[in-house]
Amino acid sequence: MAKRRSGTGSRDVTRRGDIPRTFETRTGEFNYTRQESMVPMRDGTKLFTLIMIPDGASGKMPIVLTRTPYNAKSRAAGTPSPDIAMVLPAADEDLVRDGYIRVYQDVRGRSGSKGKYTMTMPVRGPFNEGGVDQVTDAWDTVEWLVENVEGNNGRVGITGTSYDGLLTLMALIDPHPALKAAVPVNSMVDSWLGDDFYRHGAFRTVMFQYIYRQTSTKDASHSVPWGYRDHYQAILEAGSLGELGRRYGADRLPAWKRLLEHPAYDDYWRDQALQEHLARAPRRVPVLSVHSLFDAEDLYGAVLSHEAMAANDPRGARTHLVIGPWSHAQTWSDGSALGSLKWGEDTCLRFRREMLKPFFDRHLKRKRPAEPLPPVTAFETGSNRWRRYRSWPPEKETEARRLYLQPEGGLSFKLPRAGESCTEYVSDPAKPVPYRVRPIVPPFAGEGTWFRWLVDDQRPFSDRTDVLVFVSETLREPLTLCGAPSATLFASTTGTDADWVVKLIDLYPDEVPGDRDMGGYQLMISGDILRGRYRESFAKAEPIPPGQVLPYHVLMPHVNHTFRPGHRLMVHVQSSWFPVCDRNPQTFVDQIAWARPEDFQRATHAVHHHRASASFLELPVRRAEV
Ligand code: PG9
Repeated sequence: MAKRRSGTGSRDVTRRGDIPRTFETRTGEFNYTRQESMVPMRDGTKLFTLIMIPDGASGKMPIVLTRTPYNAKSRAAGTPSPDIAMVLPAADEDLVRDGYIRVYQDVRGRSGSKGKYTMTMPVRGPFNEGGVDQVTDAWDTVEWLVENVEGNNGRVGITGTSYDGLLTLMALIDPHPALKAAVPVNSMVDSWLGDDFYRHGAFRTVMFQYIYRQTSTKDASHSVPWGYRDHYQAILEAGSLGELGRRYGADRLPAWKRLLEHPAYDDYWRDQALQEHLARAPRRVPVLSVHSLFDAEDLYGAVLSHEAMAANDPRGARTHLVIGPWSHAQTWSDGSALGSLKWGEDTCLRFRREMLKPFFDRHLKRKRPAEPLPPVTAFETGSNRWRRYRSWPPEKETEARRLYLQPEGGLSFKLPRAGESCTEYVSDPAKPVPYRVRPIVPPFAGEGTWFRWLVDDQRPFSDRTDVLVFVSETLREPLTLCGAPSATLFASTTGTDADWVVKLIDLYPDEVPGDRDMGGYQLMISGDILRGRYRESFAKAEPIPPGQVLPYHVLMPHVNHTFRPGHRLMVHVQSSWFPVCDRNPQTFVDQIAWARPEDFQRATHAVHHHRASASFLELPVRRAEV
């Protein structure tokens, strides 16, 4: 037997393996210090917190904090580099180059943090009887940061997008005294009225994948094994929402079950409506809210929360809103275009350089901005220009005008001529109107374009027999809308429940010089759905009496848009929008999530034009060009 060699002379390369027990990157040349800390909350739970401190600042530095359920560590996982700006998200570059400490933290129960995760955790109260919530966790974190992070100047800003935006707003309910600025972006604020989970009572089936990923494991490592390329087909074949959950095992997920158990705007949702908490909160911390006009996920939150906060700050000195032509979270990347729409400049860069950074500098470094930030800065689509307003919506500068749906597909500001008339269509839940051209790749799939579906050309849907189309004369003068349109449909159905979807569309001329792709484009500038059972009260479902003409008031998302001369206004009315929203069976059942196959019935719907019950949209029309 060969003698075993040992000691330094050994040629055995396998004995110790190649991976040392510990390994530290040499950081001598790095222009930053990276620190990972477990920050204790008041109940003893420790939250993973990543602290990135740039070197070379001349004085003490402010801190910008983001709290997230989406893995804090991954935010500093850019290109490995001695340069801090390469490691962090590109949008952090201006901050860290200018001596800001950047902090990311996992919320309790996610990724590196301890504790239990509750999706969109309610604030302490009837639905959260514990002693902690995201309000206290934000408070405790700010306290710890100013006490423990070396070289900080005692001033903290907080920012985040979507869920991180919701967490940003939570910090304002009981703000720590060191919290000096907040930038909530595309925040989820009221997810029954219009953000993420429901839209005025219709469930947003697209969120199924989100809930599955976020709540099946701590690190979001499971995706729905769809087994379909076309999300439309996957959801249709599952049948009801309840069956969809069962098919993929989501019926074991408490967050999914909670959503299905609360189909109406009940106490559970009211308790979580962040705008109501913010309306009661102290209005001390300067806030810059960001709203994206084409946000496929949180199209209501930013404006709802801004309105609640602005009501407590009548001079608008501390409450700012920026409205951009963006998709969800686009703010942090290039903002020159969205789908086929081009804005003529990088609107996101302008926001970051001219609004966001000066806002942080003013409140966290006490630097005077070159120009004061107005209460509202809004990009106007169509004319592609920035506007400043004293408030949003700018009610003093607009007048409400009624745009009537006319018989024979007309659309005008005049009441329809006298006489009985209506426009009918058959809505069949077995063939719901798709919200995009099929196949619809499941949202959040890597190859998908879910984020920009709101700017899809609506042309492919306008010749379906179950989509009513109304078109105006060609405009000779520009027409600008700023604020929230709404629709009042006087409608009847042969069924006992129905959904009403209204889309307000800018119909481009048949040819557009210099922008050929836009010829005849149907750009939806605002659109929404109302589940007919909630026509009287969002809190209580009621069947529709068949054949009765009733008013349905459809609230629609805010716009800031100019219809240019040569364009026409267009309205689509339909009764399904699938599968961005679940199907209405059109037979009244207590729980739509558990409707049986036989409950899904064709129905004939009619939209009425009789003078006394003329269906219309109410538009916030700008009075004069300023
Ligand atoms: N829109 C996502 C979300 C926010 C809050 C709850 C659920 C989902 C997001 O992008 O974070």
